[in-house]
Amino acid sequence: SARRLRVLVDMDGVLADFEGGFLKKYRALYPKEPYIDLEDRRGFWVSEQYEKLKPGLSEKAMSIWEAKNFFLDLDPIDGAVEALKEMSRLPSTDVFICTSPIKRYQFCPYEKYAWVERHFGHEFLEQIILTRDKTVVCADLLIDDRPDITGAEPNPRWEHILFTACHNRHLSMTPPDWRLPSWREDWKELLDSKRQH
Ligand code: DGP
Repeated sequence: SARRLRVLVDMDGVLADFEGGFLKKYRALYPKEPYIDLEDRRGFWVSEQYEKLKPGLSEKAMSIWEAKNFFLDLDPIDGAVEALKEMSRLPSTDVFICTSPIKRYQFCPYEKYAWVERHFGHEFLEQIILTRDKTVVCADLLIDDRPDITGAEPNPRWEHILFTACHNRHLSMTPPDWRLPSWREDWKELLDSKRQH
C-alpha cells in the first residue's frame, strides 16, 4: 500500500534501561535496605513491589527516579539505539518516541529530551511525544513494555506490541497480542506484517 507506517516506541524499559538504572542507584543510596533483583520483579509499578517488600520503601524508590540526572544517566537497552535509527531510515515509515513523564516534572521532561539528543541526535527531537495518555495518539503500532495501556480513548488506533521486560516476562499473552522479546529479534518483519493490512 502507499500509506506510510507510523510506529510509536516507548522510552523507559524499551529504549532506556529504567529498571537497571533504578536498581543501581537505589542500592548505592540505600545500601542497608532490602531490594528486588531484576529476575524477581513483578508488576509494572516499581514502587508497589517495594512497598510490599517493606512498608516505607515506596517513598525511597520514588526518591531515586525523582532525583536530578536519573533519567539522563539511563543506559540504552541492548540494541535499541541501532534498531531505532535503522527503523527511522526505513522507507514509508514514521517513528515517534512516545513516553509518559513522571508528574514530578523538575528534571524528567528536560532529561528525556537531553537523552534523546545524546543518543539519537538533535534532529530526533522532532520525533518526541510526551503524553500521560498514549491512547489518544494515533498510530499503527505501539511498542511498549507496559501490559495495561488505557486512557481516554477506549479503542486506540494502534496495535500494542509488548516489549519484554523483567517485570512482564511471566505474563501470558492472549492472541492477537504480540511480543517483541528484544531488539535483537526481527522487528522489521513485525512492522512488515502490519504494513500489508
Ligand atoms: P511509560 O514507560 O512511558 O509508560 O512511563 C512510565 C513511567 O513511570 C516511567 O518513567 C517509569 C515510571 N515508573 C515505574 N514505576 C513507577 C512507580 O511505581 N511509580 C511512579 N510514579 N512511576 C513509576
